[in-house]
Amino acid sequence: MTSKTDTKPQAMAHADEVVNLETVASRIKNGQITRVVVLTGAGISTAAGIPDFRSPSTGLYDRLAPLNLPYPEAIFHISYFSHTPEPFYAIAQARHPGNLKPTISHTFLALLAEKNLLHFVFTQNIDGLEQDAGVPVDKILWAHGNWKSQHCWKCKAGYPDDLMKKAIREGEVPYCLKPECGGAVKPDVVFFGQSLPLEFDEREKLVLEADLMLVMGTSLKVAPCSRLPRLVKEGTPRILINMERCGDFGNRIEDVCMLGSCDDGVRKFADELGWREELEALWQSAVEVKGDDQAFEGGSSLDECIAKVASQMDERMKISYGHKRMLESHLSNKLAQIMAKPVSQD
Ligand code: CNA
Repeated sequence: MTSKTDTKPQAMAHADEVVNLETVASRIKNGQITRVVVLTGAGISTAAGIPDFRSPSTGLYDRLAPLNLPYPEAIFHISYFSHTPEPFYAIAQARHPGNLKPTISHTFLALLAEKNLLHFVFTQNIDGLEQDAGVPVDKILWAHGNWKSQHCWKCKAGYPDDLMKKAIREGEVPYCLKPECGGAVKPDVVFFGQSLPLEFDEREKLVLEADLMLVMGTSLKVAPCSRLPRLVKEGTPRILINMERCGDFGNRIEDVCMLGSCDDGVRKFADELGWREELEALWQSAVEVKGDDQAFEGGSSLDECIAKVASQMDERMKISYGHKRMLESHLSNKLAQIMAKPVSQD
């Protein structure tokens, strides 16, 4: 990664200077801001068709209710997955980014990179759409991994891509090819209960070098990414583009909070920068370049996948209730026999 020298004018806010989108854009245009560090979350990809986790009713957690999981996050918890990987695979097809196209928000990051302004992107997303939009891979840390490879969760053996695609398409759990192992295969996304890539600690320091931090589409509820905006040096502008206010945004005078959709936010930002036409053209070409992955064509929607697995779980519950009733009646017969037996007096 190219690192820039410290000899440029500082993008610090002066006490008497109002910081807003216009002033940030003019500092970019006059070269005061040259190192933009970005943190993205699920909200940058909802327009591409992947629901986020926590938005009420549209988010995945609310929509998982029919599965009666012990808690919604269980579906992405390594300890739950280790014994019950079925719900994860039942919805995997609908969450796989195979046929999704990058949004204009992803493309805005690619444009920052083209203009040599992108210092680094931390993404909590696992969909890889930043790369599809054209952001150079050496500028991205997939803090929570991605779908591009997979391993057995237990013995860590690799697993072929074609078998993985087949399993995802069919909603079946792929198991380790080593017969003595039998662990479920997991895409290399970081589940709750697993460690982040070692690279995270090293890359985190890049936030200190930022002269603008842009945070988009995240509730800032998942550590350790949630702490990144607080690491930005005091006096350095931070822009939040999100449906809701989150983290400590709004506590610093240099904060610019743009509440609304990421796509609207980046369009406004591009307008201020005079980049709008360029951005729209770059987005069009990013969408065209990303072909469709035939393996995922015509798949079921998320709600269809959830309804299917919920009915299968209902069937399994009926079977286990049947077993329970059988055991209860067996035990009560046994008890009746014991009670009927005369008590020995010796
Ligand atoms: P989250 O906790 O679900 O928060 C999403 C945030 O984005 C919320 O504050 C929403 O209000 C906001 N939001 C939703 N849609 C938009 C929009 N169009 N424009 C602006 N804001 C919007 O998700 P986080 O990313 O904060 O949490 C981190 C989790 C989510 C990571 O572990 C990810 O792996 C995981 N995740 C990733 C994806 C993906 O890869 N696309 C999808 C869903 C969840």
